Amino acid sequence: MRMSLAPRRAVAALAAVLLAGGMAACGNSDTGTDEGGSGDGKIVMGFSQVGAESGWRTANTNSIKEAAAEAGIELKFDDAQQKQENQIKAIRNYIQQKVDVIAFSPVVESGWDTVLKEAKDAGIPVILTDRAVDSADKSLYKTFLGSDFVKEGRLSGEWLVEQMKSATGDVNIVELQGTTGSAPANDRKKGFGEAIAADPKLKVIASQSGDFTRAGGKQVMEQFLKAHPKIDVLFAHNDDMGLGALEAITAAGKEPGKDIIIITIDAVKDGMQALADGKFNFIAECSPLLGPQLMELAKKVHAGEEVPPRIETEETTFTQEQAKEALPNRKY
Ligand code: GZL
Repeated sequence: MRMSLAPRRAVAALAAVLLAGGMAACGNSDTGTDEGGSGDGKIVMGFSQVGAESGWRTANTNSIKEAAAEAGIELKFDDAQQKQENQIKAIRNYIQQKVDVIAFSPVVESGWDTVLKEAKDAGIPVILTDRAVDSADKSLYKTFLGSDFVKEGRLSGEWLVEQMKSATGDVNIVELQGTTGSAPANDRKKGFGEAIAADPKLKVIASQSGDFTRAGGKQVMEQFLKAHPKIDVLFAHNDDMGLGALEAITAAGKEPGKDIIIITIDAVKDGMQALADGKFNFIAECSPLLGPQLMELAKKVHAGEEVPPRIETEETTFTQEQAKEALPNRKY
């Protein structure tokens, strides 16, 4: 059916208006009308996770995914398999996709300035969660949400100083460090070392990374046991390495928790069970349940509200008796 000229022009004009409106509704932030990358008003968060190396990490990932769904935030999630280059790639993808907020747990402290500057230049706010970066330019991210790792190390060392105050002779300590270059590994080592300096009997005779994994903890503990006939204490930067070390200690014919005192950090369920069973002796808690706070921060940051530069999580410590009481109510 042929139409007269006038109505066809009207139809073309209407189509142009609808097309323009349609583009705006698709959230193309080029139009500057973006309510969020999703275009339906939802905030879109791009999250780069360290990996899936430990029970803590699994609980942390679950907390973030559940909290995003609860908060109505569209979550783009990437598992970097503990590789910094994968995190940088993911962050660049999120910049390309014009997400509203980027959040990540940096696997190591250094090497982030370039990509964080790219995010800043793209006008995308960044939230650090769990682990920190060593960037001198604090304007590269809006805030840090996580634990005080130095305190976790210090509490672990202070407990040991108290336990060993009446011991005679040297107390030989081996240390399973977390991922080399990571904030938790650097800071827990620092805090622990500062605390045990109070008693010269306490000596770290070996210290090596087990990369926060059970396999790593077992492998390095086997080496420690072969190299050092007298080991009195194991300080592991997380429960998972301590749990891996248990296998090596038992295989060497020693009784964990008695022949070798074991101190760990995290307080995930498996670690708390080992503590309640007397195989561990002390755990400093490090909460992975950062999801709800992270989503609230994302909403504030997206709305342009001021947020504190650093938000630390509430944490405690556990002895064997306290673990027995706490276990039934543990969420992770
Ligand atoms: C600490 C977190 C650490 C945990 C480990 O906040 O980054 O990484 O202590 C985890 O269990 O692998």
